Amino acid sequence: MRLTIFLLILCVFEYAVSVDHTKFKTCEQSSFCRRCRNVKPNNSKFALLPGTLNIYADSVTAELQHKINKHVFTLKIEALEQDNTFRLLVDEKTPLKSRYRVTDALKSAPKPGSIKVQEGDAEFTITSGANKAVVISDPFRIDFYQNDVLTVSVNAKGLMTFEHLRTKPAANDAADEITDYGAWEEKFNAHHDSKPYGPEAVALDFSFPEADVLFGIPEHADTFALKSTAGTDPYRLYNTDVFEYILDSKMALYGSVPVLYGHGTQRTAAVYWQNAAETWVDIDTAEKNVVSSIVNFVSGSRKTDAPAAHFMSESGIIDVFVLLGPSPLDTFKQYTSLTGTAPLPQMWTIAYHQSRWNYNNELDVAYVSRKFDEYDIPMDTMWMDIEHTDGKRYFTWDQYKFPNPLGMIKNLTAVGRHLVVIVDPHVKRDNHYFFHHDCTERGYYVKTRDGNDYEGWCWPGAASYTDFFNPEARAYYASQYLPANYKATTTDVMIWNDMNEPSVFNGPEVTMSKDVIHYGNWEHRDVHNLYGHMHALSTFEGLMGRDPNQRPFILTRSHFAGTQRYALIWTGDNMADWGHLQHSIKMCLTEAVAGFSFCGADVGGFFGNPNAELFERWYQTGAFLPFFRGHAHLETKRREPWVYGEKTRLIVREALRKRYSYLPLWYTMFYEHEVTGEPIMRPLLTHYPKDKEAFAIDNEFLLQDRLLVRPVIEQGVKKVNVYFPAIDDKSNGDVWYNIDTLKRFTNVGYESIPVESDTIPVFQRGGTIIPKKERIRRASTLMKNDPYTLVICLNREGKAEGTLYVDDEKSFDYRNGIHNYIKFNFENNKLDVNPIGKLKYKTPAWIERIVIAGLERVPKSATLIIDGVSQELEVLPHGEAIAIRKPGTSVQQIYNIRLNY
Ligand code: NBV
Repeated sequence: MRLTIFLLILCVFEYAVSVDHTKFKTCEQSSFCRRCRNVKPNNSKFALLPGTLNIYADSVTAELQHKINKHVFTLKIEALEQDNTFRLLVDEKTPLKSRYRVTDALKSAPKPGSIKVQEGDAEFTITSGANKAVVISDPFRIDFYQNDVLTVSVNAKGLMTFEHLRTKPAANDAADEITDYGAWEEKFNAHHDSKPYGPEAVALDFSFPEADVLFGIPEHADTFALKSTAGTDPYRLYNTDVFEYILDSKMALYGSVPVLYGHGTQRTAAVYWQNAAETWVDIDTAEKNVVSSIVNFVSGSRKTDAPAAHFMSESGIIDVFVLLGPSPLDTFKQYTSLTGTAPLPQMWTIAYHQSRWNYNNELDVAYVSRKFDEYDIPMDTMWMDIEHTDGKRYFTWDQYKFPNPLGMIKNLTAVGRHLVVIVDPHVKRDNHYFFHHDCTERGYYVKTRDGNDYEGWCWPGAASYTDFFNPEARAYYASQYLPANYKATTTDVMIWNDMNEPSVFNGPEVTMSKDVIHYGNWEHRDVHNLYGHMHALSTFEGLMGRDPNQRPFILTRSHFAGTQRYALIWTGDNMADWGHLQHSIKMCLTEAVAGFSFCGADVGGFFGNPNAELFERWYQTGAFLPFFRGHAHLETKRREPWVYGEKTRLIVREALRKRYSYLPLWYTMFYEHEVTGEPIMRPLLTHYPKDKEAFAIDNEFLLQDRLLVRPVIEQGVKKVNVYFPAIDDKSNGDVWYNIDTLKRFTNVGYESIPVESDTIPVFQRGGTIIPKKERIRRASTLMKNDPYTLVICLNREGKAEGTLYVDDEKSFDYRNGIHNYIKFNFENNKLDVNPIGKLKYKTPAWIERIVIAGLERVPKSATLIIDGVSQELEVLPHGEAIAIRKPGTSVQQIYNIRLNY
């Protein structure tokens, strides 16, 4: 026992000081990255084999050959039924063993659509609608055209790699072309990777001739616009638990989403590199030097200086989706049509969450909940971190600290609040622990090469790891969420999956050895970036099994493409400093375009103690990010909103109340996200694609095209520079209204906005109608039937439109049409309210106020007309706008309101 504690302390210590870069590989320290990066450009070894082209109604196949070693590969190209999307697959023709194909990321198998193929001498052309793929034989290259514009080029730089599986050559075999010393076994620090299958890397380059900026490939603590990797390491995608991660870094973090976008003033395109092995991505930003641009322009030649990305993965196959846009939203939607969207969450999950590692006991939870009420601060959810368990045995409770969890849950439920508990994937190796006993007996753990249960160190000490790739293990794990199994929980308790990269304190790079074995005999090497995804999927299956008509809420740290269908994410263990606050926006923006609209960061910063100013500013920022949770490390000082004294308490309260007032908008946006696949949080370029100045801006963002948010994220400032973007390449812009004062802004460019400690610079776009609720209660669940306010901000033509989505805020009934989806249109001084589809959800909620900003003159009164019956309404001045008092209309009514002059 003493030895166990000693070893655990040692491991945690090693983990705790692992901030330093020496714990994580550089590209140079990774054999496959070294090999792929050493490939010289403009000398591709790959060519199509003549006479191997097969043309089918919905695809073509051909064989590719490595010109030196003569190894043969199969190439398959499909144009998908969905808009402007191609798929490209390359595998070995006769591999020594099958190579891993990712099957769990896509929401369903994409359907190939019909194509036309035209053969030339040294190339062939696949046409699908307005798109073309010109496949050039030697050297192998594919040029993708959208409407006759070259949009994405594959292997234009000739950096393709496909290392075929081979038997291990005898030492010093001169015939072996791969001479890198790490090709057949690799050492890193004290860790040994046995690499029984030797070199098996795949790599490919993608050029975006039309792009000015590249973005995507989360998760990195870096700017939204990707930076050149010349002279630095490539961006790394390898799900990793990095202690105290640093900023402006290309180091890997907890999640990996291999989708990368190229955007220019004329069009947007993307590639989704579907590979779950360790991946590095080199970025060439092609900083356009003026001379070469002029030469290209004058000669009309192909741009040779196009921004490009070079994806390099350790194993697997080449499986790439090329998304041809052409607009930013088209491209984002093409990606989510493949990998899915976040399902509409329950209303309370988009309200405020109060967490810390840890709330000590039941009394503590009751105290915190009561204090929120005492200070009249809204809060919906309390979180239980790992200390709530019996010795880090998940699915159990510490019976001393939490003797009556059901009572505690009921106390929260009674005031409209919820509880979220943590369930990590490591399992304490304790024979008396039922979960470990069952997994051992039934063979549900990840295995070592020699067939034993893999063992590592994590919070519980010696731990094994459930193999979520095994469907039986997944079903077993999922069944643990049934109330009959998970003692003292209710179906209202939701789940947090942490440490699922997976984090292994004593493993190489704080994770699992690559040569351990998963279900299906796949090496961890092949599936590493999918482990957390499979964990989240299993939890999702568990919650669906527990209560099929309640929308699950699962927070996961590790993620891959498609995880958004099951869980939301947060940016992990950030720090209480201004840089991390700023990065919460950059990181969530990148996640949003990679499918994760439901994203947030630990408000206040996980490590360290924020001062009052940082704490206030963080709440103000968090109030406008999709996931809003205060969280803190075990060793930090308590930091509930009241501990900093009255001034801070009131500022934080105000920020929280503002969040709650916008919940109807958030809810509507989440519904529309599920249905359309368009992100909620958006970079400015989404709606201002021609404004180059806006491309790299990542300290402000849009919520749909309705709000522009530029929180104060700098210390001690008295003003912030807000950028109002241009809608074209000239200087025409939208009209914007400050949401507090309704003051109008009509210029394009930077505007200096004075700020006080309680200011959150947020602007509503002229042309939009936003639903709000202004009676703030202690929890969102208690506001369900409260009346709405509509805020109409007019554009230059005096028009505006918007939507409101309403349902039971909890169940899946909405998928059977039990909801109200309402469209508002304002034009010619008249508001029209019409349903989209049927109004099927019964609710007493009504409209209590309509605010209109941007009118040229103040109307005398307003007339409401329902079913041909008119009624006069009172119009009052409202700051720089007007308010129509008490229309009293139900959200289930069809009507219009006319302004009278
Ligand atoms: O479970 C403890 C913490 C958790 O509070 C945090 O949010 C996670 O990101 N967890 C990581 C483990 C240890 C962190 C040092």
